[in-house]
Amino acid sequence: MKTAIAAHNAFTAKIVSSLGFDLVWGSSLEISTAYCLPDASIVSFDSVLRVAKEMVENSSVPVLMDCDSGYGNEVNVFYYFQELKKAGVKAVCIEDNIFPKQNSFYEGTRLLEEAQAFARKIVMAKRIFNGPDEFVVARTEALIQGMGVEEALRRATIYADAGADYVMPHSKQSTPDEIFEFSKLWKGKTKLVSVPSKYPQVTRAELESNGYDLVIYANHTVRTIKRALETTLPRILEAGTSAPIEKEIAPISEILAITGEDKVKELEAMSA
Ligand code: SPV
Ligand code: MG
Repeated sequence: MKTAIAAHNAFTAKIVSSLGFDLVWGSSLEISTAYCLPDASIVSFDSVLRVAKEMVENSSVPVLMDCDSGYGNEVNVFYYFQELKKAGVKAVCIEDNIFPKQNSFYEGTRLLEEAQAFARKIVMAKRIFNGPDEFVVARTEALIQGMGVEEALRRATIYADAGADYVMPHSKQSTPDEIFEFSKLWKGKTKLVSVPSKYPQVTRAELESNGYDLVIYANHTVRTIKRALETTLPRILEAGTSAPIEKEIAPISEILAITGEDKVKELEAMSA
């Protein structure tokens, strides 16, 4: 059972990749949030690529990029995914939302891409991410759109047949019941992914015993940061000094270390 944790830039990728997780999830929600933009295919591919590159350069574990609906059709996938691979991304996830996508937890219902059209993107993604340590995750939004477990299974079967290494039945229910029903009925050999954003009470052990191979904590980094900033920083104003929080926040030395203070000294010594 592997565990992925979200990141949205170099700084967060460097920190979260050092905490024992197996993968960094380049979350579209987190990256959009870092730009204060909606998670709705608004952030340009160039920006996503830049973030992917800086996360790869700073992560000590492989980066699995959330590529929304693949930024268009299979032709877009061909061009864009080659760039992600060149940047050092090891794995990609695409979902069967229609471009422009919207975050799964936005209100309202949306049509999904026709399954065979989506399968062509998976075939193309696999042509690019075909190395031994590379993989492609195919995510279906069928459960999110209330289409039922049968439709999720039908779609997942088509995506697995197209070559996906993992399939992800995303769910917005408050219990894992429907994703457990999915895995019980899953006849494919392709491995399964869970994103328990809306059913956080589920444990990794329960997911594993119900047939899941990868769990993604997809938005927990940006949520942790927001709360930490909001609860800690106002105390400077209340106390009229930063003294009460100094012991709770990272010392400046840790910040200098993470940004490469040693390297500056090393380079200076080399040229002296
Ligand atoms: C993301 O992290 O951007 C995801 C997962 O796609 S979620 O927002 O939980 O749908
Ligand atoms: Mg996303």
